[in-house]
Amino acid sequence: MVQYVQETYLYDPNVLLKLDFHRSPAKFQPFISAANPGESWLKVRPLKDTDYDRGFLQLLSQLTEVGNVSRTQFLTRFSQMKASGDYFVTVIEDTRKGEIIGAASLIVERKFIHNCSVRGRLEDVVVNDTYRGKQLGKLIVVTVSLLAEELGCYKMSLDCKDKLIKFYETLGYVLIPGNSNSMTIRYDEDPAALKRNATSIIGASSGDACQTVSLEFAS
Ligand code: 16G
Repeated sequence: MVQYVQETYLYDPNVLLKLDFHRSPAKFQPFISAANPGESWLKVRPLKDTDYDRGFLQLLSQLTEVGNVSRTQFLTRFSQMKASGDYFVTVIEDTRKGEIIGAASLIVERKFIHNCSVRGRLEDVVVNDTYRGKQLGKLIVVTVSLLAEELGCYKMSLDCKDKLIKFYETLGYVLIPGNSNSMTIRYDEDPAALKRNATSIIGASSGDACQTVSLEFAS
């Protein structure tokens, strides 16, 4: 008997297929897009609830501390994100291995300003470093950046290490003169004292110098 496992996407995957990669200032050589990522075995798609078993958290641990996240914790967080409708965690899968090899998140923040507009935040960008030369960093960042525009965000911004500024600049992000400082207060320096409750979304580990880089969308 064939058993079908039901999988749930975090958001509608069809939205990724209509993104126009020609709108991005990024230079792809050769040209690739979310719909055609350059190899038949690469798939750009929203996170699925089954990605716990495809190495998603192991990939994130190449970016920062992840901790021992149980399957239940992962599924709870996935459901919370899906219910909010504001989380667009996007991944690249190597379908030959069933492994997540790239990820980036767009978080849509609802505002009162700009006529109750929304802004995008680019978070948790990571690509498996054994897949160099396939433009996957560019591909995943451009995907969520175009998605932010598609969803009506008036701007998108990110925090990154100084050494990554050049990379983000090639994708259209700019350091806005006089307004590119990223400031942080950390609550995780004493893990024992770190408060945890059902709604906490607290991260971990030490900080590096960061810059805030923004992408403005033409109206
Ligand atoms: C970087 C990431 C941020 C991530 C943080 C983790 C991008 C554009 N920026 O700033 O999203 O959450 O690193 O570092 O991917 P942390 O564990 O020190 O907070």
